[in-house]
Amino acid sequence: MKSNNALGLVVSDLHFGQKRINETDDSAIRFYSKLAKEYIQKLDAIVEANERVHLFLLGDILEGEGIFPTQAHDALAINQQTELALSFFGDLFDYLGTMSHHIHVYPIKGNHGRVGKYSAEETNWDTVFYKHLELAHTEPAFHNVYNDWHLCVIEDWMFLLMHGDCIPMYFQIPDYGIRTRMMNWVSSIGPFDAFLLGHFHHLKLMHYNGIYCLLNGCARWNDFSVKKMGMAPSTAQWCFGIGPDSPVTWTHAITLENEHLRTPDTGVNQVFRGSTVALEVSTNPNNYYP
Ligand SMILES: [Mn+2]
Repeated sequence: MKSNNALGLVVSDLHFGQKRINETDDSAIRFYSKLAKEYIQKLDAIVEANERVHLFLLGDILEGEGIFPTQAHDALAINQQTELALSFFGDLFDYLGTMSHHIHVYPIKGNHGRVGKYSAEETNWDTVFYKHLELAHTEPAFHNVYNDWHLCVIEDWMFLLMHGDCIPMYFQIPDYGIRTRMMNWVSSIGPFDAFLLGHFHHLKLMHYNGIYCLLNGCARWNDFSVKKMGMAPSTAQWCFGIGPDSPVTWTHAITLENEHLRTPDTGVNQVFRGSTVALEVSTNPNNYYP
């Protein structure tokens, strides 16, 4: 049981409405309709009451449409994507409301919400969805900056929030790009104590020069990263504690889909206390780069 002054939830790359090759609409809808229950059950099993909850929405919440050829054949319509995502967050807000009356939401747009190369940079389905979500719920406080990144104070710590699509990969591996950008941004747009990002669909916890980096996973297995990088996606989302002594006091990965993983439901669970890193549960080899 993880009880803290504040709970951090990283939610990104859920890609509501994305279909696998040859998957029917009904099958995809069934998966996304069950996602809230799956997520909330697993979250509820590890957290206790928290005074404050910080929900970091780091983009690619909707699958979007038209950002790569053939995408229209592999996605539900935008209105269905929006309905499924609204239902997910409605259930999540209801659940979080039973835990805390101080819920803060930090929305950042992803690359999948882009509408087209001739549209304004701000024209993005994630942005539209976040506004929709904010209007539908009066209880959580939305901190929407309509920017590609958000540098903000969370529980007296500086956090940098970003989707991550502007970070280059080297040899199809994101680690080096993330580390160098993170170190550069500390001095160019920082300083910050923690960096949260998504985009790469790979779960990883890093700690460089005293700064924590939580790289978030996705919701659902597909073969995109297998073909592109040879790596299975991490179908898991970070949750973590934020305390007075550290911006990241513990972490837990909430696994959302197990069917393609060799080792079911271990996820990656690590405990970080101060600068001491202890491995709590063995890591899933599919979830990590070497
Ligand atoms: Mn994504």
